[in-house]
Amino acid sequence: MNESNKTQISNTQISLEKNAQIGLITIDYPPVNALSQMVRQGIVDGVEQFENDDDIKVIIIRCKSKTFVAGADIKEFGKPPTAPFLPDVVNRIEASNKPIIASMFGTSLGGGFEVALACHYRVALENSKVGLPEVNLGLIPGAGGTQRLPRIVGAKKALEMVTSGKHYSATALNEIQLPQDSDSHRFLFDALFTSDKDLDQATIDFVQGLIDSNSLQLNRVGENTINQEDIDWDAEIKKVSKKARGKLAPTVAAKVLFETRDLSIADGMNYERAEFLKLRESEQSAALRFAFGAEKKAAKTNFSAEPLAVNKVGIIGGGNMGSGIATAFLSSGFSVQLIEQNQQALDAGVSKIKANFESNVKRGRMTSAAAQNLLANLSSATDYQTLSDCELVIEAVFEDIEVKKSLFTQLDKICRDDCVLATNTSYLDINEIASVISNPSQMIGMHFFSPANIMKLLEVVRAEKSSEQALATAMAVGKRLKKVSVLVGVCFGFAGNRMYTRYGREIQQMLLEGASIEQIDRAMTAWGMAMGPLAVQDLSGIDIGHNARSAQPFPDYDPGYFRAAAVMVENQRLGRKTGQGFYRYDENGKPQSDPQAAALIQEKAQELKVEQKTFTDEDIVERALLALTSEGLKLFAEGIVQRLSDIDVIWLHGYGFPRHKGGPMYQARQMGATKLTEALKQLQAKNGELIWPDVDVSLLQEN
Ligand code: T1G
Repeated sequence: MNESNKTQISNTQISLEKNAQIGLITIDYPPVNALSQMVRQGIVDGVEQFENDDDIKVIIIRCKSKTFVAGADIKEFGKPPTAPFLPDVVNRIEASNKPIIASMFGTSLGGGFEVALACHYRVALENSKVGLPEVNLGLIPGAGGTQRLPRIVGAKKALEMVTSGKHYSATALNEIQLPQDSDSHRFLFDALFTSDKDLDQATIDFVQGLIDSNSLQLNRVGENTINQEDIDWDAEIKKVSKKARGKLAPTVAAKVLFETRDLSIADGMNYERAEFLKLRESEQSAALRFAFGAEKKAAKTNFSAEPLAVNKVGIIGGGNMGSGIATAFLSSGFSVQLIEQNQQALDAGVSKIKANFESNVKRGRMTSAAAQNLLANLSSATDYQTLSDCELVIEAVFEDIEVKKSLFTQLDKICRDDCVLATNTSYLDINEIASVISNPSQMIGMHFFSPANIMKLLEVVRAEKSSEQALATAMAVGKRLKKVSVLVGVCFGFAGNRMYTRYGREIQQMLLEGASIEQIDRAMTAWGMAMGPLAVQDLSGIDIGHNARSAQPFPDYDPGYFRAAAVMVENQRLGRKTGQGFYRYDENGKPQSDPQAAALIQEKAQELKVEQKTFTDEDIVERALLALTSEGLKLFAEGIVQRLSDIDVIWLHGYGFPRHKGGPMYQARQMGATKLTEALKQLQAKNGELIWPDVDVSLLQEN
């Protein structure tokens, strides 16, 4: 296209060009072409300009970089909205007197999908994805998504898409066959192109075909009626609320779809906008938007070294952790060399990996063919020499420092000089393990969370001598595994487990002070934790933590130091696996209150002369959060984490902290420095500074 066809507008994020009878609005606002004020203005200006140009018969909205518009500009949240407002932009598109085509690829999400829905045609690469993920930010679609989507895919599918916030394959969505009687508009996409196609050219060819056959139409989705289908709205809204587990936005979204199902597009959008603006100001949305930003920040390191290219990964240990880690790597397209010390253990590890893939296929996460292709990249052996060409080797063997040191002594002689050597240890001192290898800069920690093929959190542990290249390699591998990777330093339990230990200790103290097992778990789950802390202990096995702690004597200054857990273990009450722990489990594995457990705890409390008190649920939650805050501030002050928000990310993805509460350090910030300082001082006065040390609350204002 010659330069003369370029139309200059004072907009660095959008360019307008004429290609014969086609007006091109090209958005170029990396990284995801978000709908900034300038992008919104450029779209409106472009539509206006091409409408008034007699040469132009049709307009295309398209994007450069890696995706069609991925949503409103999150950087503008928290600031006063600026015109043109997105609902006005999408309505301006739909009202155009010349057809507008959305040329889509990558992930067209939120406001980006709403722009496309307002267009008169939509074409896309077949591997594109679309979605309305606003509920993940504590919002609902605010620019017609709840109104136009049901007018194309029907009310039932729209209800699922808007309340789930998931991304959907363009190809799968286009196969939706609406009941013939619906006058909902055709299909979501008017053309899907194979992913190897040049989208810009394919879109121009598609449009030129419409021009040449004189079949351009102004397909205004907003003029469709909604195909109601037989929805039991009351039941559906109840189902959405139950699944939302305290999050507001999904239920609001479902109610908006219900209340507007018979309204005009204009009235429906007004109703939607009012609900959107309410949520935009909500605490939950602020917390969820914080969580989104914190995850992006956690991925950033200031490493100058380039990561090593990793294709073949050695995984030593085919137990639960090793097989889970191997499954995660295979699922992301890596080649895996699984090592065990004997054939029987190796076979058991391979079977666990195959079982994980079978479960993925059964749940529809992947096809059987895809699973087979991925499994083809698994090799297994008892011969450690097969690790000699791996770029990364991860051990997940028995949690014993001597076992690990002996293993790495062997690996030091076998692996490539630049091979990244990672331990998956949860608690052991990585600096001590690194001392046995000739080049300790190769050694890092990669702390996965069980089940490693499901849990998204990965703590990348920086040992004293870890090289930036080794660390950058682990962070890059974590991104490819679609993990949420957080860089942490070496200490007992790194960041997550160290805080989890402090949290668990405070729960035990409250047990001894008279809070019941049931009240503690009920208070924490009602507040939003995925599981009650004592139910978690029963699930993982009370003896696991007890045995790890037994290496060190009970600090006699600390009455709460897991004494209740110790009493359970002494009485062979190890949790689910022995049918009783803090709870008793009936023949169906259902937890029941057990007076004997309570009696054992009270007996221990009397022996320790622990002062008894009554607790409100709020007391319990506050004490638990204060324990997390106190330890988190210490971690940050010691440099174990780069940012306080990294701690929030760890707790959101590793410990079931409710996402709509932002994270433990986010919550501490909401409490405010004055109240927080007062509360910590009171606890220190009562329980001593060894348990409640001085912490620098002013650090909360950092990052
Ligand atoms: N606005 C601004 N920046 C964004 C952004 C957005 N919507 N989405 C991502 N980024 C930045 C991100 O911060 C990072 O920046 C870079 O892009 C790469 O992100 C009215 C109100 C699109 C699937 O919720 O799901 O529209 O750190 O590492 O893994 O109804 O980003 O590099 O500087 O995640 O390839 C709805 C959220 C908004 C989409 C790409 N849209 N984003 O994933 O890259 S609300 C969303 C994502 C809305 C309307 C409502 C993902 C992605 P930096 P990344 P990725």
